[in-house]
Amino acid sequence: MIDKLSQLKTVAETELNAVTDTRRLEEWRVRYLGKKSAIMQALRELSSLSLEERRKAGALANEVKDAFESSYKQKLEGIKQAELELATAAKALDVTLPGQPESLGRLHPTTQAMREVCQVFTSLGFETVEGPEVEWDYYNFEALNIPKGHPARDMWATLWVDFADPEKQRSMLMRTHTSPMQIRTMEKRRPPVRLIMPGKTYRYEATDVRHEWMFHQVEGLAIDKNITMADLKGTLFEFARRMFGADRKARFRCDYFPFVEPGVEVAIDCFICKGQGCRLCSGSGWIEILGAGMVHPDVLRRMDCDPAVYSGFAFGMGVERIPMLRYGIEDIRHFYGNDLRFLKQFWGF
Ligand code: FA5
Repeated sequence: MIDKLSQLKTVAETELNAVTDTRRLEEWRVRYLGKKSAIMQALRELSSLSLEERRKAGALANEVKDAFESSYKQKLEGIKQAELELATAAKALDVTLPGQPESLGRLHPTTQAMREVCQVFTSLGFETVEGPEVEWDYYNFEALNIPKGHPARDMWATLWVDFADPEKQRSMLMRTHTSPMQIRTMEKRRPPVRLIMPGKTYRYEATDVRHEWMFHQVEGLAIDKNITMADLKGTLFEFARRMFGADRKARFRCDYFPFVEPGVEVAIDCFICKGQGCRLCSGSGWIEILGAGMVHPDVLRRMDCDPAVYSGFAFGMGVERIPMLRYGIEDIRHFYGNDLRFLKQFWGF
């Protein structure tokens, strides 16, 4: 047995020297220290030996077992250390590599257009005011000559907010246009005023190439003595000239809005078909960008301005329609699709 144990020690140590990973080390441990290993077998067989042989073989078997255990521990430590060094080297930071460029946010084409519209009107002497997107029925409709049950409410498909004020019997909505800002602002101001009021607007309507359920408008309001339709026309033509250039055509036509009298709509010739008629302009050759008119006398009275003394004009334009006209964007739904391939085209502007 003594010979067998010495031989076993030599073979096991040679095999252990060749082990380089934890999987093979575990195989080695099962083979030389497991329950069915030769050394465990030898320890179990000691009882069948004579007393003299048992003493010598027993001492040697325990010595071999201890040696196996300590060699195993040592090898395990060594392998773990080597593996750790390898992993650390793989993750090591190479400070000589060039850095990853940070991708910076840029202005959305709507924001760019909105700022540009505001700049044009600022240079014409208008002041900018902002207001709430969640609005009372009173400001969005009633104060604008559109009482409950008025058929003109159908012009603005409304997203109602599930909140009502039972005491004052008021209901809340997402503003369908920026016109409520005319009333809100005039609660605090006295004429003369020249204001623009930009912001988001919401409508409960199906989307198509020209219509989104959320879009932006810029409202305009000028009230003073002796303001006429000629002032409205002059201001809007000047705006169209500065935004779209002198060679684009602008069209003024009668339209109906309950809060102005008379009312007009302004359209620009379609950039895609150059007035011939296409899918974007629904075959008309024109794209409507704003509604406008002379402030209705009842609205002036609600603003606490005497219509015998004061008059004014108001307009509300769709902001997305401006970059659409300028850059030939054939579908408004690209604006809020969050597709970087679309948005990146406006980074240079
Ligand atoms: C209004 O919203 C009136 N408040 C405008 C107004 C103000 C008239 C002051 C008179 C005096 P209208 O619903 O037509 O009107 O919208 C005005 C502009 O917003 C349109 O010309 C169009 O450019 C844009 N617009 C309207 N609906 C949408 C929509 N669903 N998606 C994108 N733009 C729209």
